[in-house]
Amino acid sequence: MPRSTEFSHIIARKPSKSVTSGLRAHDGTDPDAALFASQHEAYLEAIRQSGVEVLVLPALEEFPDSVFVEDAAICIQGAAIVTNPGASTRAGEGLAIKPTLDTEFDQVFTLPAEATLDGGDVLLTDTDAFIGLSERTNEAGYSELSNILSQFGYSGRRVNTPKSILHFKSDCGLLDSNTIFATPALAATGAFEGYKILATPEGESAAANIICINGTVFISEGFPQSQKLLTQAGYKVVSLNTSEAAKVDGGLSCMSLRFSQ
Ligand code: CIR
Repeated sequence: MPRSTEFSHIIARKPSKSVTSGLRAHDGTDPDAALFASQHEAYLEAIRQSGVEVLVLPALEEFPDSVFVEDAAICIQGAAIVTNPGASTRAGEGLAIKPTLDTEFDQVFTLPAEATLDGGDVLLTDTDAFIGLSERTNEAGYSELSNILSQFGYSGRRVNTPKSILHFKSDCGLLDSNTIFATPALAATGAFEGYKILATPEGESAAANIICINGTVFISEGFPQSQKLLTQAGYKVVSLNTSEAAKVDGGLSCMSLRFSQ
């Protein structure tokens, strides 16, 4: 079973009402908290339908961005790594999720304080851990995480994420063990050598943050060309409305930690 796209469990966290003041790179409309909550429910239900057990943690009002649980930890089979999210308002999210990880995993590692890293900057394939340096993820984050993951058979691949991209995975997602859906901007870095790339169609860069779970590729609604491209390439595609997450720079991958037990 490919460990990069087959999962038995996810951990998610309900969006807080304070999500309306979530971080965003450009000023814009606040998300509607009630609509966010219903879109989040639909997201969890769709993932349940793909045969996954869903653990939903309570909302944390003190952390407006804590629904984006992917940034606070990296989860693999048998082990989890608590991160230090790189934005100051998110720094405590790792500590907040640690008790859950201690219950769910045999081994839990914690990155040292000087190593900042958002899980959104990490793309795991079966063999590689792509780690994008960004405003949130520093050199120490890269080296500490790749050292830990090397114990589990992953090769760390350091990527300089282009400045215009918030998180590495804002611009890419794994379609299967060897194929990455990526924006032309990220693909142009040459980071994905050895992998097949499908590029997001023109004007649809925001579609790149897909997740593949047990044979279903989840994509955000509103990207017809991408949906057509992936369907024609033979993938089973399900689209989900992520309009409210998008208002605070979030997408599909950010709202779950996916792993197998
Ligand atoms: C942030 O800026 O941290 C949040 N508003 C969005 C985080 C999205 N997470 C992700 O792409 N992994």
